[in-house]
Amino acid sequence: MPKILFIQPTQYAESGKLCKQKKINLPGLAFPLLAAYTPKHWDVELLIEVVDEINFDSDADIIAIGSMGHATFRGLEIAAEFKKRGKIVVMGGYMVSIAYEEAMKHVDSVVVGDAEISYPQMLKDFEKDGKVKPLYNNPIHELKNLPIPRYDLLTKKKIGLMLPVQAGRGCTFTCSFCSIACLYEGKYLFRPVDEVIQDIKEVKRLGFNRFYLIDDNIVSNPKYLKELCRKIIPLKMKWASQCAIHLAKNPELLKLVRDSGCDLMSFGVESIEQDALDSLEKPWLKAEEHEKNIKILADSGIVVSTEMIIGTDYDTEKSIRETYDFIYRNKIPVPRFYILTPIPGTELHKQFKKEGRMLTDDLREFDGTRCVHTPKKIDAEKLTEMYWWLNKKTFSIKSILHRVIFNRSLWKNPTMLLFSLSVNLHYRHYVRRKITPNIF
Ligand code: B12
Ligand code: SF4
Repeated sequence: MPKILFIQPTQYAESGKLCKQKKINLPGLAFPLLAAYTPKHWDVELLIEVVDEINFDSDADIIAIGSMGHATFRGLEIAAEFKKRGKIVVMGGYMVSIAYEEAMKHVDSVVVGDAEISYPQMLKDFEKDGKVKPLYNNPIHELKNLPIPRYDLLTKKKIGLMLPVQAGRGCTFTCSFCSIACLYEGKYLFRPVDEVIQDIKEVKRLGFNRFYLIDDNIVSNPKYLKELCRKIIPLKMKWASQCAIHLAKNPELLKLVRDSGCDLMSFGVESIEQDALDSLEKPWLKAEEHEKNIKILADSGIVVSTEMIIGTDYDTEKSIRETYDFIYRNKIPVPRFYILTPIPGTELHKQFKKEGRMLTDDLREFDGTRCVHTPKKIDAEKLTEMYWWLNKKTFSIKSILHRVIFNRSLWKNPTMLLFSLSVNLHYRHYVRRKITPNIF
């Protein structure tokens, strides 16, 4: 029986040690989905390195490695180890899709973007003559008839309280820094609602009352989201997701989202400076509306998580200090920050390259905690220093108490209060070890 071993690599901490956790609360969906596309006569194993050890003496025929952000470099190391042992190694996922020419130098095959067509083709090629092609690139144009993901591969592991579900792929917006925009160029494919509901029912059948909708901007199609929510309501599930803060502007939709059990959402607030938002091709996001929108969302009972960027051309030491005040004043329960990182392939990278403002091409540096470009109003080194200052202040005990424990909107939901507290303590632990708080 042929065997494929899927590996989702972890990343290195500043100490040089691999990031490990007792459990992973938000596992990705790519490998459970690809496992479901694997013919029955194949044996499948999944290792999520943040919780599992890698067995380099595996008897698998193909080693398939994921590439998420800078965890890709750990992925390349793992690839090299398996190559030494004569294994066929393939990689897929965002980072190698964007930088496939580089990735092809290191592995036998790279799958660019969607793998629904490419992956089964690759397995067939292997079965034919024991070889795979160096590159598979077959974008899909509809997201229909997806098999139910092999959640069993996740449930055997040390995972948290939710399983991932996907309704669509891509995003209608084209923010210049975003890998989604780079790969999907404004395309957003939606699955038929009933197929999504089938997956949610499977999650429920497996004993989970919570799922994570991993879409990047589900609110971009309000009609679709309304239909989805209406069909989730009878299932009595809790769910979380990420989307544009525009959700706050549509009371009918927000009510449906809440009624269907959504209690946690992450919003790409990015910056408190409008000029910065405009410069990142996000002019539709209005900085002056952030506070009002956050209040509406928090009052509705949604735990607000924010993603913010520092290091735009409009950031100064002062604006970064004001970013801390913004988080504190608005009592954001789950904030996250990154240094603006022009990922090669993105419009932002093209722009900075043209302007001669990239400080390095070494992708190892592109981890969101280091400044790899020359910002206009702050020194690159100062920016990196301010990044850690912002994280330390935000995840200080004083700030955690203020944003979480003394946050009235969280009192209505003790489960989410405890959840927010545990995320903050977890991030605090990471920041103290100089690891960017991004795995949970
Ligand atoms: C869930 C998730 C996480 C989870 C789980 C991570 C994990 N290791 O599994 C958590 C929260 C931990 C996480 C952390 C991070 N993430 Co993340 N994450 C996601 C998210 C929201 C969903 C991923 C998912 O399951 N998608 C659904 C599946 C079905 O789609 P897919 O992953 O694209 O897979 C398809 C194809 O790409 C392909 N494929 C994917 N992998 C492979 C591998 C092989 C071998 C093959 C053949 C095919 C293949 O097959 C699938 C079917 O077509 C994505 C955004 C997104 N929409 O995908 C961001 C995303 C992938 N993350 C991203 C990043 C940058 C990170 C972080 C570095 C921090 C951050 N800024 O968020 C860390 C790194 C963590 C780590 N060390 O691994 C970026 C990647 C950008 C890039 N250029 O690489 C994304 C795109 C978000 C974004 N908008 O920028 N993440
Ligand atoms: S709205 Fe979010 S997911 Fe969509 S392109 Fe912008 S940053 Fe990327």
